[in-house]
Amino acid sequence: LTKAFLFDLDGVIVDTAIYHYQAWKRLANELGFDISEEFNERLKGVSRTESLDLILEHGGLSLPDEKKTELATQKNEWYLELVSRMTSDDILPGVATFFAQVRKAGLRTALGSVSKNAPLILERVGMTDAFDAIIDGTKISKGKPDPEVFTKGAAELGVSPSECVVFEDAVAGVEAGKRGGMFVVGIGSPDVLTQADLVAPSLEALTVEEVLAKSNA
Ligand code: G16
Ligand code: MG
Repeated sequence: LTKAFLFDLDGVIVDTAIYHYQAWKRLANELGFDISEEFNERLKGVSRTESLDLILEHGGLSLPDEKKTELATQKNEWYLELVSRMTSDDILPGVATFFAQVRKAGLRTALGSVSKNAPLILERVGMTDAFDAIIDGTKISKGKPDPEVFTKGAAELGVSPSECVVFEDAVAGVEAGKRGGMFVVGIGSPDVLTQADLVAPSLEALTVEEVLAKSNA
């Protein structure tokens, strides 16, 4: 029986992908090449260091670790400038209504994000208190598609994986939830999130009742 809902951050609760994209694009441009919005799709749900590796590979650059650390730090500074301007207006449509239903249903909640900036973002948009447990990039050793971020969330809530439903917009995140033995709701397109047990375009398109009817079936 479902007892907890575990949420990804970027793409489910807020759209920080646009800020990651702007900061990575600025970095790529300084290095003398560009990244497209289409290429940016590959960075969703992927950690900062892995994202940088993909970008450098895309630009045909191979750099020493020291330089890579410097570039990742620079990108994060630009990204944080953008994040610092976020407010509750940045919460995606349907999230507030959905969370009110989650509370009413007596479900436990956890955040499962590979972002090291997740707590700061929740603070900015005023959603820290919406979560009973917060697992972020500083608490895990393996990023998605490894299930660690979600299995740690379940453990912190004191529930078993089979009692959890994961909400994820990234292919790597859906895979992480499935590998963790959880029911996964994909937020996005069913053509992309083929491994998900249920897919909806956003939380706005779902009710808690409808999710529980499927996850408990
Ligand atoms: C998010 C984004 C990724 C980003 C990652 C690391 O993951 O989707 O694009 O690279 O966080 O972020 P940071 O540089 O802030 O540590 P998630 O799991 O919230 O979708
Ligand atoms: Mg995401």
